[in-house]
Amino acid sequence: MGLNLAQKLIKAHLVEGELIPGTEIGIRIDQTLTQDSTGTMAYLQLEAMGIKRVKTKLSAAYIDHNMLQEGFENADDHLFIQSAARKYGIYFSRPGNGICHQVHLERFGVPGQTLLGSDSHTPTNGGIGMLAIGAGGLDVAAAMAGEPYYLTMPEIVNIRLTGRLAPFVTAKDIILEVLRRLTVKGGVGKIFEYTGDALPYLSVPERATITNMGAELGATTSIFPSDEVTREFLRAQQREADWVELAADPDAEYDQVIEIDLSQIEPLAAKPHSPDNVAKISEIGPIKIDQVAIGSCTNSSYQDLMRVAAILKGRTVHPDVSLVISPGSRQVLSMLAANGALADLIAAGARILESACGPCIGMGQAPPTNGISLRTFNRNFQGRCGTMSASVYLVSPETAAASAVAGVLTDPRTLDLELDIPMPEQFLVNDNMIIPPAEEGETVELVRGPNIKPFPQNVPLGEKAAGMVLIKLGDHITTDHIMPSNAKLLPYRSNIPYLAEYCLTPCDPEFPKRAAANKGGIIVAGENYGQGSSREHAALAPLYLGVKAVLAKSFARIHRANLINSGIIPLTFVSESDYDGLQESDQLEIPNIREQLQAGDEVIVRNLTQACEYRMNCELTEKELAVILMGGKINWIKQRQND
Ligand code: MIC
Ligand code: SF4
Repeated sequence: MGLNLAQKLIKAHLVEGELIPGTEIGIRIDQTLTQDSTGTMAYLQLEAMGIKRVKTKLSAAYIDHNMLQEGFENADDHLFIQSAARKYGIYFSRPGNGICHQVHLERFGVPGQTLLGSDSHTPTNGGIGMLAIGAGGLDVAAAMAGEPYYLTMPEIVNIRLTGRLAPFVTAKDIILEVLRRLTVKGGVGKIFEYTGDALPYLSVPERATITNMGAELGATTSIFPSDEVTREFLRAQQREADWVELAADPDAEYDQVIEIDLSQIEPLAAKPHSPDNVAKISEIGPIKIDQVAIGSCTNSSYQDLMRVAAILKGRTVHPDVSLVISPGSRQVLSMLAANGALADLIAAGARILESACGPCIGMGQAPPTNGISLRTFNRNFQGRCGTMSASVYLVSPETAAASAVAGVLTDPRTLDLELDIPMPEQFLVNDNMIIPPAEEGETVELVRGPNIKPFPQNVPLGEKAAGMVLIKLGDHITTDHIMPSNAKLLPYRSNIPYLAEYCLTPCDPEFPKRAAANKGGIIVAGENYGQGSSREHAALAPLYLGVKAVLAKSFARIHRANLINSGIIPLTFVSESDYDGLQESDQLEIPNIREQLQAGDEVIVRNLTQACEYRMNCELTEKELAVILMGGKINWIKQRQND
């Protein structure tokens, strides 16, 4: 039997385990990326591991999230990361050079290689045929130190794209259709591999839009083959030498096959407050809008913004709408500037932001009270935009631009316009904002500002774990709920004590105080706990507050790994009715926890308040168990390196 592409790439990088879904595998990591809001922590952890120089083929550090320099904090973090990059052998992409995933696609992504990034949208580079996976900063630091990346071998799902998209229907609508069908937890434990006769008509940036938002499915990653389209893209980036042809074997098998006929798709939108709450624009109707934001790692490529410019040319943004545009990279922005499209955007009244994440992570441009915002981004969780009462709809750049002019949600197919934006034969290549690492890093001093605090470290697991139920949460709690990020909090990504004061406050403003008053305790949650961002701060802040275990119906992949890396025990209910019975403030105890975990069976949790017991699952791999017993991954790595 032949192999599919995901299996081929995993096999080529396998250092432990076998290609059996559900079992643990370890893979060699060729490239890593970090961004600044997770990067400071990752480099502090790398430092704690005592590593002299990264052992990957290529590692890159981007500055793209914390761009508002309201105080010294963000600028200090940038300098710290820049010095760490110099010291440890990492390419440093300076602030202004663009969003990590977009720049990586343009300048560094190599088909067939593995990429581990401390950002959940790292799978964007699956659009160029990489096996690209998002992880917590500590796992990325470990990969830089030469450790394999351990994960559960996913099932491989084939999404077969057939037919052709109608005009004004886009790659964004394809992935919204996938989200509509599969939901935000439909991808947990899966890799989505795209094939089909529609592929020659999807450019690399369009493919990257699709693999990017695979993160919203909860997937391990998504991948496209590396074909002539990939070659053209790399040639236009002056990197044809990086191209290799990659595809599934003709007789490859998949765990599941999904067919999507592109000709049947219409322009879609994800309605508030979840990326899978998808409906046709034509059905939602012409709702009045207050803001349009175009950009983010999902939809801010050259082609995307050229289409937006063509729609806006000669028109004016509606008087009731604020339109903001953040180009994905300096390459994109320079090309728009050089060919006049930027002037068209400005003339139409667009507010041009720098090439960075910007409003996508609430760094400015919060909508008005009860405002309706259309965004080309990938997440519309409540409050993420900075305004709790706002409603965010996720749409394609074409829908966004048409609506910005009309002042209401508009189906772009109603525009009297023909859009034909070819891929450029040559991108404008200028790497002068990427600083290569120092040849001899050892003498480089790390530049550490006063906001950079040591990160919390756990101690080896004791004989029992006990504590009060500090909070009982519902389904689909995101890491934006657990550790909110916005213009006010992002500057503290290297200051866990400060951040901890905001932990879970969108769910209950009293949570941090209650956790501190009780010297920690236990969190209870519903389905898909911790979906969304890869931020390990959503585990480190609870750790700092003394959280010992999380009892949930199910976990999102990256957050579960981050909990384990912090030495916090993730347990799932055997019987979901036990979740119903649990109350906030119940006192719980997990007796003989070490023995119970080592036995590998169900874990018994006692409810002392209600005098009953719960059977919980804790399916830890051998390595995860060792990490939990040692009180987290840093302790585990240190011991491995001393052995
Ligand atoms: C996001 O889109 O939520 C972020 C901000 O890029 C995060 C990373 C972070 O929290 O720093 C992600 O996607 O992992
Ligand atoms: Fe940045 Fe938004 Fe992409 Fe996260 S999703 S990397 S915040 S642009």
